[in-house]
Amino acid sequence: MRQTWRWFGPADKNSLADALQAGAQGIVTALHHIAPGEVWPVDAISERQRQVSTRPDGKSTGLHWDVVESLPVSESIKTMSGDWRQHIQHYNTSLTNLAKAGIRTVCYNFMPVLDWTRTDLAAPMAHGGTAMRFDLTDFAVFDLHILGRGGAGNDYPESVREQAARRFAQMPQSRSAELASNVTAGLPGSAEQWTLSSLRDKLKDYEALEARHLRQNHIVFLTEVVPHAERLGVRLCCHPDDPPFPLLGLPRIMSTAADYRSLLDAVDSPAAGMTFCTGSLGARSDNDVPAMAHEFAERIHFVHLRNVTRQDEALHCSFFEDEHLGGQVDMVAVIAALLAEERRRVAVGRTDCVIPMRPDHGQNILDDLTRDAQPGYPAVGRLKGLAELRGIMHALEAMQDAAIDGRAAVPSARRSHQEGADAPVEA
Ligand SMILES: [Mn+2]
Repeated sequence: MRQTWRWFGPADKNSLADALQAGAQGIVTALHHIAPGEVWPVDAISERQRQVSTRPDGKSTGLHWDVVESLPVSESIKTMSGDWRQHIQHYNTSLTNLAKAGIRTVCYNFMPVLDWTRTDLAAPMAHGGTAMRFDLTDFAVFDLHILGRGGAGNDYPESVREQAARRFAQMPQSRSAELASNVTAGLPGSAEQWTLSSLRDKLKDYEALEARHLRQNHIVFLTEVVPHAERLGVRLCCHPDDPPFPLLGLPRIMSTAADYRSLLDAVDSPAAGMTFCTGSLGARSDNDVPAMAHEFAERIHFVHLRNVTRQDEALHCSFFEDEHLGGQVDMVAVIAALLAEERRRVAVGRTDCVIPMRPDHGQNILDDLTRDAQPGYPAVGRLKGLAELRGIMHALEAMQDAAIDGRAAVPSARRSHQEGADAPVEA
């Protein structure tokens, strides 16, 4: 697998030099300053490519912009309202412009309104660092008592409602403000910044939109963009819902194996695929994540490796982001499935036989605790995660190479790493 690293552009407090020292082989980024529905112009794409590939002293970083995360799907497209037809034209133009620049892996998601959502961005861990967390009771406090959404009571079991009422009664104002900010302020990669009042307005747009409508709209969106992506050689890949269950009464439709099965069957093209995020999928105990890696292997175009520990199995809705090899997702089994898929692609002559992966999120440890980088994207925590994941990849590939003794011509991420990032850079 190709070991990539998310970078939020020049304003990111973690630099490309940090990415290089972490061993990154490629960069995942987006034009975060362009609003959803607008065109990504050729000039802006090439400027970001230049930023990725050039050190401050003008020499090459050796890095390239490998994956777009994300090319956002506008709310108008998701609801098929307003300017949605124009937004789809713009989406196709952006794909054309990206393909012209040689960028052909494009991640997106189809979550209404809120992107990824947490109640804690820095929950203390036993080792002294911090991690992100989603606590259903805290979320219910937000929904029932801070946002005050009509009908929200129907969405939580009585025990959660009672616990939320008690917690809210004792909650200091500073914590309720923080909770509101954590849920609404817009996390990295999310398209919008919300206030409580704009969030209430936006939720109204979805009042009549049921899950089946949103699924249909997703298929219509893909039907409009996938033929164009096919011609360009672009592979779209849909990130799962995070967390993978409905929030604030909004439908979430990309949470389970059944969700992906029905979408990928309905739009049966290599240009319509999956971003395989072990952390998002792993937050549901009924998702068998290694089995999903096997089932959807052919359509996986991009991989996020992250782990979670679920904290309330009865409700299976609360979790924290554990270390990459901690948590409940069997990371070795997932990586083994993905490496097997890479070998299969080589055997059948697919050109996309090296799958880009990145360490998704990381706990805040050491210098991360004072660097104040984007929530979830610390330098040291991700470096540690990538190093651990790379160790698993090396070990599995070495075992595979030994097992197929004499057939050493099989490409592997291990060899490409040795050829790429380990080479000394000219001073
Ligand atoms: Mn992810």
